Amino acid sequence: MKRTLHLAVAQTGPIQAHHSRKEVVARLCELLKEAASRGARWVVFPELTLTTFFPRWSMDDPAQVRSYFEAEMPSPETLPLFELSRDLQVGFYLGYAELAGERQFNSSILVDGGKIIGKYRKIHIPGDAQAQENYPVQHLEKKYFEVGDLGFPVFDAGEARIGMCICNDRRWPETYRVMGLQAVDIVMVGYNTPVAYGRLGEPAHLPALQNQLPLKASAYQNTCWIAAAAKAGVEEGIPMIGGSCIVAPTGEIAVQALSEDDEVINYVCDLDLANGYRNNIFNFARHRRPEHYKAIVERTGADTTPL
Ligand code: CDT
Repeated sequence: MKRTLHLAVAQTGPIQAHHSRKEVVARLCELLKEAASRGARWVVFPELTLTTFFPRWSMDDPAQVRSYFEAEMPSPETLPLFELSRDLQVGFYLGYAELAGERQFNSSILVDGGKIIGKYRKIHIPGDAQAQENYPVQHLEKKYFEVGDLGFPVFDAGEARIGMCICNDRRWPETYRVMGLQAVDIVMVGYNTPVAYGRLGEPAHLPALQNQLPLKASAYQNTCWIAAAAKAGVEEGIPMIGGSCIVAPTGEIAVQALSEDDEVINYVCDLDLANGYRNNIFNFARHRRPEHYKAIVERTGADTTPL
């Protein structure tokens, strides 16, 4: 019998600074109910879902910064989402700012049956630690988040092996390969991607293309499904890309969000679709040549010494 998993992605529209956790969680509960009504078993929410994307601002008041972080999970405000997920038997991925003692991480969790069954802390932290002159859009994740210390674990979620990454991680091939080497079935990823990065000044069509490019290539090259959830729309005056999607191991987009608002997309994923590739062109055990890949783990930047 085919191994299938009914997956949903819950894109959200903008979350403004004045939106309370309670209001946001109520929106997430509605999205989870919608996913459940369509028969979904898992739902993927965006990165830093519970608040506005605060790293666009340079803040030095510790109390103000901490107001965007969660010191406990679930908290009284987020508990309704955990309870609903338990009652409807729909697991979820949720991105949030994690305060772990004094340490600050950009994190995501996998929740099933009302319990946290997996945690990931973002590794590829983009942007700057200080506001940059002449940037129309700041991106100060390095000011607020440490590099994650949990690696890229893959979790046994019963019907599937699920891994996680967060936003900028999705652009890096190493992210997926480490999970591919753990025979991941589904990679879940949430993102907040401004249309204009500030320093690049790119043509407007590129951010959407460069979102899809690594998702498609990585699903194909690592024989897995990828479920990607955007926080979209104009948030605090900054336009963010949407384009939430579910990508098949063929490299095709199975389903994609059309709006830049709260929207559920869903797809019944055939987890065995990967097998054709795993047993053939991407049979890692037969064809990979790690003895020739040493530079990947021994070097960080490119070696530019003249040849
Ligand atoms: N949130 C996040 O990681 N956003 C980045 C864009 C900013 S890069 C300065 C991304 O990769 O989408």
